[in-house]
Amino acid sequence: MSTELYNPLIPGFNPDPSVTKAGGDYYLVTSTFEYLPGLPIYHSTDFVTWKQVGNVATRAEQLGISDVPAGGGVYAPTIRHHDDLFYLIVTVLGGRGCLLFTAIDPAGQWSDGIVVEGLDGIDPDLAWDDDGNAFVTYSAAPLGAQQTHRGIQQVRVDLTGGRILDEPRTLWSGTGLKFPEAPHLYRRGEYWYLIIAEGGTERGHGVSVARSCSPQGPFEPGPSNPFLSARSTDRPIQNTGHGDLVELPDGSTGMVLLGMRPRGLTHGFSPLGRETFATRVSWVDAWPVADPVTVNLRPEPIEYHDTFSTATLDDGWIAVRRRPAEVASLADGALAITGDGTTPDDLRPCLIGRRQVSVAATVSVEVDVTRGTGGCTVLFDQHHHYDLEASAIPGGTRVVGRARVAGIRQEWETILPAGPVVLLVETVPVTPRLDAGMAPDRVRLSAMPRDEPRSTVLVADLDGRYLSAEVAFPFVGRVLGLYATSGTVTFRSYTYQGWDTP
Ligand code: 6LW
Repeated sequence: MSTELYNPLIPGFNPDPSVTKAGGDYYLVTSTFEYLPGLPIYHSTDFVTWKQVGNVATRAEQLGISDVPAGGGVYAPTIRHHDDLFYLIVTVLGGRGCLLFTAIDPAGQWSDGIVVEGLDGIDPDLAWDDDGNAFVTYSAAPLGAQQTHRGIQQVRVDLTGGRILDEPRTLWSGTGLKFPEAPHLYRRGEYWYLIIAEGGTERGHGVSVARSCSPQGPFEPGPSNPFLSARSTDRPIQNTGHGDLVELPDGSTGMVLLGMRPRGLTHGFSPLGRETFATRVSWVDAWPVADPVTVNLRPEPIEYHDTFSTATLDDGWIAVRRRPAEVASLADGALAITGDGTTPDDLRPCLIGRRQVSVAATVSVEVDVTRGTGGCTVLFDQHHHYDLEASAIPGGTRVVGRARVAGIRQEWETILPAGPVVLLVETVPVTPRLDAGMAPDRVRLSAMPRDEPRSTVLVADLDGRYLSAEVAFPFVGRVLGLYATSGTVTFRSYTYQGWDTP
């Protein structure tokens, strides 16, 4: 039976997917930039049901991202299984550099990571030839002192010492579109295939291929590059690129890749950022031919409910430039976050959150602000977020809705009776119409006294385009978070209910 490909395969902020097959198990990893834990590992045995089983970077020292700017940090990883060991190679921009991690079990624990000294680029790939040579192929992007893109390069690396064994060689670097990146190298039959992304991660994104009899080239370009792209089409999934090939359970070839689901009139804004999708690849004259990436939504409801009654937070919680456990603690069926004067505007806010994983989403949170100030946020990055913040005032609770967009701030306020409140964040997709403007969705911030749900107050109803990849830093995606600015704020539950539309 042919393997069903649900799309998105892994919804929400999950860009730059890389996947490996080990026996009957698939492990997939995505980029995380400034978030910790970093590099989530998703597992599947049938390519249909995917579950996060851990993270590669559970310890802050593995990455060194405590000060990276938005858009820095953990870039595109490659995961591979070789000689009974799992390898993950990744560049941490502004952090430790190019890192190689290993694990016996991808669910963890992963090694501390060794630095591949002198590897000057992003998107490293790892492949071995029959003689045991390990090739790292990467995008020599203009970083640091380098002003020009040097294309796709390759070195042999001693994986135990992290030493580069020879001078970087430039390989085939695409058809001339901008930003050749995301190389992956595979052996299939008599050929080595080099697939790369080119055209940039925005609407021009695509995947191109070349082949050779040797992993070191010379490479012969494919007959119709880019062999996958949604550029200039009206397909609902755009920006498709950054692919990694894998054998599907039915024995055919699949490709995981990143894409976006822009909504709204003409321009299009993508609230969830870059998500993971999959498509089928067939082989014609020993060249890969990719199917267009189509939407195929899962039938089941998208739900998550946390009553904070476990001893530790599950793997899906993330925090900004520090670990969730540094910011939040669990006790007596509640989550406590103690503020330190920072806000979601800051580099290291006292904030934990989860990815928005459906176009329509409702998060409701019961919060007690008797001892502090804090609430919920819809966070794209530190410069783009909408907050719903509560604090105790004599005889009541003050609730502030706040929009923060590229240095501009606006606030709305309402007063509720004293006592626990429920904060509600809803993202409501907008049907594109001229009179709806360009909004992909509305972000509605509401609050109610816990014991009087009928007294719900709509604090702010905001255009969601400002929290999208086209407006904010394009590499990340929306995170629905909880935070405190001062004192200790207690959260008693976090309920996510979502449903998806193309
Ligand atoms: C990544 C590059 C890209 O390193 O965006 O879409 C960069 N592709 O390959 C950040 O995710």
